[in-house]
Amino acid sequence: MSDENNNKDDERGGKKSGEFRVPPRTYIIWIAILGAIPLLMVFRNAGPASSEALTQTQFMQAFASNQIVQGTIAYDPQSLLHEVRGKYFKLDSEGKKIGGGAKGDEPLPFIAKVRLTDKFEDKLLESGAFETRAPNTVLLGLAYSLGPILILGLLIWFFFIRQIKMAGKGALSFGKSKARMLTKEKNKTTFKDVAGVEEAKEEVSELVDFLKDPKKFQKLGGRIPKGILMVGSPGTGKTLLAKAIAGEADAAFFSISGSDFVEMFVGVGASRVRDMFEQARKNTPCLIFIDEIDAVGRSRGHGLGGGNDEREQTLNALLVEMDGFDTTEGIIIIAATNRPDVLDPALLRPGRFDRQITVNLPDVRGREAILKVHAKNVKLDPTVDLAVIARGTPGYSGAELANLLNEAALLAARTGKKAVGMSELEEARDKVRWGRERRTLAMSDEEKRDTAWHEAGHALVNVLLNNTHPLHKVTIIPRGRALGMTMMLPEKDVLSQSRKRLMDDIAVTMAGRIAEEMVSQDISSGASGDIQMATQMARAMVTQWGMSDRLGMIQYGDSNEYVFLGREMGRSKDYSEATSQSIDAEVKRIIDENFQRAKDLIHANRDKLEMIAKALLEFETLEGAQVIDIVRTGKFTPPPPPAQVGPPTGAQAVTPLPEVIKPVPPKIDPGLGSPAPAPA
Ligand code: NHX
Ligand code: ZN
Repeated sequence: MSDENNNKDDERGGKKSGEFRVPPRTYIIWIAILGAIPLLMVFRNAGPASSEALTQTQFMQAFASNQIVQGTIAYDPQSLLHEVRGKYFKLDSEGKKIGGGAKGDEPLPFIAKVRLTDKFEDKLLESGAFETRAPNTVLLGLAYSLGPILILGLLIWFFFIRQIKMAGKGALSFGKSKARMLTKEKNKTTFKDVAGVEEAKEEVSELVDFLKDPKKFQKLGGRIPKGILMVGSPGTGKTLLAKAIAGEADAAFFSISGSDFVEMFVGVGASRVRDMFEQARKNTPCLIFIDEIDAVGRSRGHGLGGGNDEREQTLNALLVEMDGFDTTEGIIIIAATNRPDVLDPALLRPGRFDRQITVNLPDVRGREAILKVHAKNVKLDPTVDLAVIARGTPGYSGAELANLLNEAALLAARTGKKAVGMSELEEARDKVRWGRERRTLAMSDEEKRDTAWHEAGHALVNVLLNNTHPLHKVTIIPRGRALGMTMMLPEKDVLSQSRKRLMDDIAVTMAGRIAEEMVSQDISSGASGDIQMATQMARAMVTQWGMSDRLGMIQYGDSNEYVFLGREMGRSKDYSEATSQSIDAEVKRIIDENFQRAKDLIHANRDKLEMIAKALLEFETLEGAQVIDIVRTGKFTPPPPPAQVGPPTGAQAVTPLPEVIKPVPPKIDPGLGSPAPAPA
């Protein structure tokens, strides 16, 4: 029934635009013709490009020896010269005429700018071979002056017409959906290509059955959802999963991004939505995938700076279309977003996107599976254990893991290796997350010293405290935005945070600045990242996780900090001014307490701090185990020089990822790590 609605709509749209309807191709041809006229006028008189330019003497000689077959003369008052164009034969050494063409009997074009007396001009004309040509300066001037105006006018006219058209359904492609269709023959993606999201895959397999045989489900009286909302962080593979559903079900796959609907002009998005559904109906069974649905599906009515007519109309069109089709048609819509909280509630009502599938970041096993899928295209060294890489990449998305393998392959290629080894994978991992190494960054000795102490502070306190994640490595090689960093790796994926661990982590975060101040007697802006992280942790402890005894188990404010978006306005603060002050005081107390803890630890272990910093200055990168060794034994045994000779590649990592480093220092082979390559 809404089909009828839809058709009526189309008719209306059709009439509107019908008044202006001109087939688009005609336009383009007209514009080409009209645009070409001035150009033609300019170039009309410029003879064939291959015309030979003759000098005055050459021309005179050619005329005298009857070589010229025919020509035209035009006087150019500006240069006071005559321009002669024509055709002539050349003479070979024996005085025989030679020309061009296949047989060499065709005269060759020439052009000559010559000074002619009136008398000589008459002589030329009398010879019968020449005639006068109208001087083209007037026409030329006209073309120069009118041409641009003409072109400009045409362009304006063109865009104006286009804009009018768009108000209606649009005869041009403006109102057409930008959905890209992947026919079932072309879509080769299957569930095998989707790894690491087992739960989502399971949830979605029902849709495959439905798309394969819509009637079967109908008979049993089951209601298949029309719309599914896929929720997941960027890079978790929502698009891939949707594509795989279509691939498994042998259904066509329409893919469009929410932002593709939105255009500057009101009504375009809505007509695109209608067009997309029309196309989908012609290609059933099919799956429509709308990526970033939040671009159109944001809550209506509360936007800052007034509403957004275009977006609302588009959303309305989408809602109407969704209500209007019947699942028996064999169409399923999947929308993806990483911000389900900002979606308009109307989108989530029954009969619309009433089912949600969460696509989580992969866990260790998921990451290993993903790495294996992507490793098919990469030549891996037999020593590579993807499980170790998977353990070393908590929080990495599927896209990041794919990127990691690709970077590793590029690295191996650049360093001339035959296969991707563990060291390339580790370097690629850091690059994907933190940015590329900047070994060439010019740093003063002082900056290097401060950085080494800063990182040594983090590392020392990390090792001294019992509830931190094990130290993975410390480096003062600049990477991305950072001048140095201390990396910790959780033993297993972090699912929840404990208060003890958070407190220790905050202390570790504070330690960088404390150590830095010890050596430079000053403080730098570099700790901004540390400060931000510590503050975020402390604030969440107080306001979200109920970890402050003083403020209790109460949620203060909304957990999402997307204050700049419509719906959250005025919701972000749901507590009194007095509470606000208590929160700030608690956050400060937590930070201060841990700052003091870190300071005490650092001052009590100054010798060790210095040793770590010196080792860092010498070797640039230290393994967690090496730092642990310093803290335990009080001395640093430099690892033996690298066995391999040759120029440092700049891409070698120190050791393969450790399986697990226990927070309480275990016995660790001092030869485990090899030093980082010396700075180039
Ligand atoms: C600058 N960068 O911006 C220079 C180039 C104090 C030795 N003038 O804490 O590199 O000062 O333990 C995430 C990642 C700020 C957030 C990197 C926020 C880098 C990093 C500025 C070490 N390691 N700070 C650190 C650092 C800096 C910055 C970040 C971030 C430094 C510090 C950056
Ligand atoms: Zn730091």
